[in-house]
Amino acid sequence: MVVMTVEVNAPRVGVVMGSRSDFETMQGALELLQQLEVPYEVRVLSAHRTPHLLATYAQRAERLNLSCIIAGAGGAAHLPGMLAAFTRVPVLGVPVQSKALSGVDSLHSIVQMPAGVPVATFAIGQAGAKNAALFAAALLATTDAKIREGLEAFREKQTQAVLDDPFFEGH
Ligand code: RP5
Repeated sequence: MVVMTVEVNAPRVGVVMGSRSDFETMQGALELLQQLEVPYEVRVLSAHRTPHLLATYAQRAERLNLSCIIAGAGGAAHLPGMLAAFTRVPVLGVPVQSKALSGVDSLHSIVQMPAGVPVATFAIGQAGAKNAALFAAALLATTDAKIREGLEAFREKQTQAVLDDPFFEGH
């Protein structure tokens, strides 16, 4: 079941999540990609509920020559690993915080890929989603000057926010 499809220009990054319930976690990644003007597409795909669509999506990622796929899932989070099995496109896995085990289950499911099919794994929850987007932008920034400038501006703004904080020790 695909419950959401969003496409912005010709996508360079795919953002996939195992359930609509993962959206709140993954939203930060979408916002950052938008902010950095990285063209992306979004899909809800489930490794266990829509396995055939997952395989089809992996083929689409190859066809579009996406630079990477950001895949968020929770619990027995096999979505990133299954995608990585079906495509050579690099997969950035985001462990979604689960209710039962606070996302430690998701983290272990994603990070413990057996040798041979890698998934780059990020922090549990919203920090991981945001960092996956920044990482995707950094990959594209190696060949795209506009994205590189956006990333540099983001870093500078972040640094400035610390320097401007009245509790910063330099004040
Ligand atoms: C995983 O199961 C999803 O990635 C989600 O994090 C979790 C719960 O899914 P729902 O039952 O909310 O659809 O497949």
